[in-house]
Amino acid sequence: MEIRGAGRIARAAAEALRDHALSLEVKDLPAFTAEMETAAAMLVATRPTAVSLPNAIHIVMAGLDKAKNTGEAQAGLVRRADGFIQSSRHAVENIAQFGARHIRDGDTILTHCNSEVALGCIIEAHRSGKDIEVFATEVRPRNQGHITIRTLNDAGIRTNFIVDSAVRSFINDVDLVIVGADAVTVNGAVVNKIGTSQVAHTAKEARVNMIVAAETYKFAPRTVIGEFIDIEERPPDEVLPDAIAKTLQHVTVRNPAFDVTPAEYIDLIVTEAGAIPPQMAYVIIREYLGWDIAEFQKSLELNHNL
Ligand code: RUB
Repeated sequence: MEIRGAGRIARAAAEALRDHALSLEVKDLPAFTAEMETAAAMLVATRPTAVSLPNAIHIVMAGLDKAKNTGEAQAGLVRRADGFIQSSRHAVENIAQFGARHIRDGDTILTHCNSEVALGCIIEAHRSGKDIEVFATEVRPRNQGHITIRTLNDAGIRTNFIVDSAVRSFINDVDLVIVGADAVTVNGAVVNKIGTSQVAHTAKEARVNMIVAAETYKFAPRTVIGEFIDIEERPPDEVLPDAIAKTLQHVTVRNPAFDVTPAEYIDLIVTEAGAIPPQMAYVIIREYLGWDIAEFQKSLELNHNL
């Protein structure tokens, strides 16, 4: 939880792999590869839900098995890590430009959690001279909303800070909802901070459009072969102090960090490759992440052989 947001998590992982590759002193290629694979597995295990993390690691580690010596393996890995970090930054900038076009002068926007790309769209709309106002939720239990309101305040954007349960009370004052994503599945469902699906449900009922801002590396290739996105469940003491919890023997605190919003609640997903209806998620997985069914079959065969 030191690094917040799926995009930042992905860039931090690419940076960590690059720095680790540069610091390794092993000369032997199989030993170098084994060290890097251990590091990659350790990074993947840090946050289970944000698919940007395994996607970034897959991109950085790709081709390691084809290197002829350690120098080549190291140089290739550094090049791919730097390439990923740079393309991620460009993606965030492009999404801000595309997303801002969906915000009209005079609009009130609601956002939930702290998404670099969702805020990028809002800040770009403000920067381009549109008069906008924002509702930002608190985001219990970790209060990511505090980071969001600071960013919006620093950008000079009029902002209303509300508790999560007040979304329905204010939805009729809202013209557009914009959130980020931790993962987008092949059927266009969006996994994002807990509470996002309630916001989406409320927006749908009130006929308020909901946009998801998500880089292509937030799309989850392995959902094509039926894998589910693992929803991180965090420690109970984030919700209720241990001292109180232990006096309540019949109470169990549940603390899932993310939830799933079905595609039919989402009007558009804005990616750096352009805006798509959520139902087109598979096209992004195939065309932009370069994962095709043959690769899945190969990985399934490998698993069978283990
Ligand atoms: C952050 C969160 C964000 C998405 C998208 O959760 O759910 O909405 O990760 O963020 P946490 P971004 O604080 O638990 O990491 O657009 O910055 O990638």
